[in-house]
Amino acid sequence: MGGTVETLSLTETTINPLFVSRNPATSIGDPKTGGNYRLQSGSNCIDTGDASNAPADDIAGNPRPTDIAEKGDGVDEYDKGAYEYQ
Ligand SMILES: [Ca+2]
Ligand SMILES: [Ca+2]
Repeated sequence: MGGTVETLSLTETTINPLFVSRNPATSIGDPKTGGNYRLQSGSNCIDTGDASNAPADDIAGNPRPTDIAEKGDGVDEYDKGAYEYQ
């Protein structure tokens, strides 16, 4: 026998971000070609973003981070993606 043994570790989870809509003409939903990349209320991207190097406003000019009543923790946290859920 021979060969090598590789150990794989998964450090990221692939989830559906629950965009409002993405352009069905593109497989990855290129934001430059259409679609609505705001997050739906059940998105796991809400309040799970990384604060490092995050801008003070989202792409629509809304201040971030914000908290939403649905999460109910009262802590302002960044959302992943271009839009802060409102
Ligand atoms: Ca947030
Ligand atoms: Ca929160």
